[in-house]
Amino acid sequence: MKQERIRDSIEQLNRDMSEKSLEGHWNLGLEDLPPYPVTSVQPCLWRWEDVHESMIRAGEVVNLEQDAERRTIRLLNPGIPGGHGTTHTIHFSFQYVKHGEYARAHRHTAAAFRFVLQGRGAYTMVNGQQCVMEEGDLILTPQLTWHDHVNDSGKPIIWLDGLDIPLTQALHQLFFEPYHQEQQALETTSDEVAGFYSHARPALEPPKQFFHYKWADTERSLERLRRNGSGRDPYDGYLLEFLNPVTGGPTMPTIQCAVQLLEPGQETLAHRHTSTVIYHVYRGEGTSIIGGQVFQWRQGDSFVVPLWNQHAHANTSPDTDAILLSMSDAPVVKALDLYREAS
Ligand code: 1HN
Repeated sequence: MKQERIRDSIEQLNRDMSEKSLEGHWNLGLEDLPPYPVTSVQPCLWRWEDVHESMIRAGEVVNLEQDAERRTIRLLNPGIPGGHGTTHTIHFSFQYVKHGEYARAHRHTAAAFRFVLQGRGAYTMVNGQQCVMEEGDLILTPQLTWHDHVNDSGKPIIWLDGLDIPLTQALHQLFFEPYHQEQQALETTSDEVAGFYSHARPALEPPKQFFHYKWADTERSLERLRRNGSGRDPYDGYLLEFLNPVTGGPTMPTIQCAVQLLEPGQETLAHRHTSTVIYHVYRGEGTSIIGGQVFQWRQGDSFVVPLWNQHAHANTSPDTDAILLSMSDAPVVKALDLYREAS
C-alpha cells in the first residue's frame, strides 16, 4: 500500500482521471488566466463591392421559391473556426428581394433587425403589423415574432439583417418555426402605431408591439444632437441609440442598435469595452484604427470591433458627414454585469 502511494505522480493521476472524464485544475497555468478578456474574433472589414457583386449574382441563380428560405449573404469572421458568425454573439447578413418576390413567413428565437440600404416600398410584416420600408429605416423582428418580407415596389430592394444567432446557438436556444401560410394577413400598420406614440392618450394601453424606426425621425434626432453641443461623445461622435419605446431599455434584449454621425474631419478618442460591435457605413468615408490595425471604409462597407480592442474612428472627408450604423451585444454583457470600459 505504502509503495503504491510513493509511485503515484501527477502524470499518473492525470491519466487515471482522464479515463473517468475528470480533470485537475492544477493543469492550468496563470498564462491560461489573463487579467483581461481575450477573444478569437478578429477586427476585419468587408467591402461593399464584394457583397454587392455576390448579391446580384445570387439574384440570378438563387430562386426564393425553390432554393432558399431567404436570399441572404452573411459576413464570416475568420477568427471563428468552423463557425458562421460575424462575431461570437452577433451577425450581419445582406438580403436581396427582387420585385414580385416574397420571403415566406416564419419565426425563430433569434432576434433580428433590418436596416434598409437600397430601394423603398417593399414591406416587412411583423406579427401582422405592416412596416413599409424607406432607406435608413430600422425594422425589428424580436424573439419569436412572425415575419415575412414582400416586394411589390417595382424595384429590387437590399437591406442589412442583424441577428443574435451565434449567441442564441451558444446557449442552445435556437429554434425555428414556419408559419402556416406563406404570408401573414395585415392587421395594422407601423404608421398607426407611430401615430399612437406621437399623440398618446393616457387612457389607452400603449401598443406592446413597436417595430419600426423611420429614417426621417432618426435623421431629425441626429440633427438635434448635433445642434446641441453637449450631444458629442468623445469616443463615438454624435451617438444616437435606438431605445425600445415600450420598455425604455435597449433596442432588443440581446442587441443594441445605434447610429453615429461624425462631422467632416472629426476624429474620436480611442477606447475599448467588453461589448463587441459590428458597424455598417451608411454614408460617407473614413478610417478606424482597431486593435492597432488601420481600416479605411466608405459607404456600404462593414467592419467588426471585437471586445477589448482599442478603437478610434475618423471621418476623412473635408466636406461630408459620415454616418455609421452599429449593432452591439452590450445589453447581454451589461445584464451579466460584465461590462467594462477603459481608454
Ligand atoms: C432570417 O430569418 C432572415 O427573416 C434573414 O429575413 C437572415 C439569417 C439567419 C437566420 C435567419 C429573415 C437570417 C434569418
